[in-house]
Amino acid sequence: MDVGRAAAPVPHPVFAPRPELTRILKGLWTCFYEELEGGAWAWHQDYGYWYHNACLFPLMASCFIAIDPNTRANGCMQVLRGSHHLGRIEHGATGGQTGADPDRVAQAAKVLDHVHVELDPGDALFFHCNLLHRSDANRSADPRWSLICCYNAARNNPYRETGHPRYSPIERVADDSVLIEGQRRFGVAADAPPCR
Ligand SMILES: O=C(O)CCC(=O)C(=O)O
Repeated sequence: MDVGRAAAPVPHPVFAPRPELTRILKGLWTCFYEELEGGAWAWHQDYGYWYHNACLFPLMASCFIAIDPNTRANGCMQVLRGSHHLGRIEHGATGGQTGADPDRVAQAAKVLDHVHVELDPGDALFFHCNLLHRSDANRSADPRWSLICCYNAARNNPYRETGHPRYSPIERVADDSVLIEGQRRFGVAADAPPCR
């Protein structure tokens, strides 16, 4: 499919009260266009955003799971090692995105290791919500799909309604439930050998 050269999307004003939707849409845009177009991210902390979703404590983290190989060539994520100890940095508009104060980032970069997080498919990077991270545009022919799961402490619900997800208890199920549900949904006979 020729997706051509798309301009970075400008979120429609209808999404203004729902910053997390804008974030999801930007993520989707990144997925679809990363291969040909880029999808660079400015230095930021995820808590730079979540702070504004009324989450009082930075008791939040993410797990970045590589679907494709993540290399320098396809714009893998970069982090400043240990930058979560800086606490929350002010975020503002930078290059069409919301990014961490460039002056602070430049100072931090003088004293912290700058790590390119190259990953094999299935590798996962767990990171604190105040870790400074960015990624380059993917100008290679190789896609860089990933799955990012974000976590918040159950006791850290937003203190006012912002549209940010709230804690809802998860029902614990047997280990093979995912497999059985997958077989049910995709019409595989229950007694078929499990796909491994
Ligand atoms: O996909 C990437 O490389 C970065 C994503 C990211 O920075 C984020 O979701 O906060």
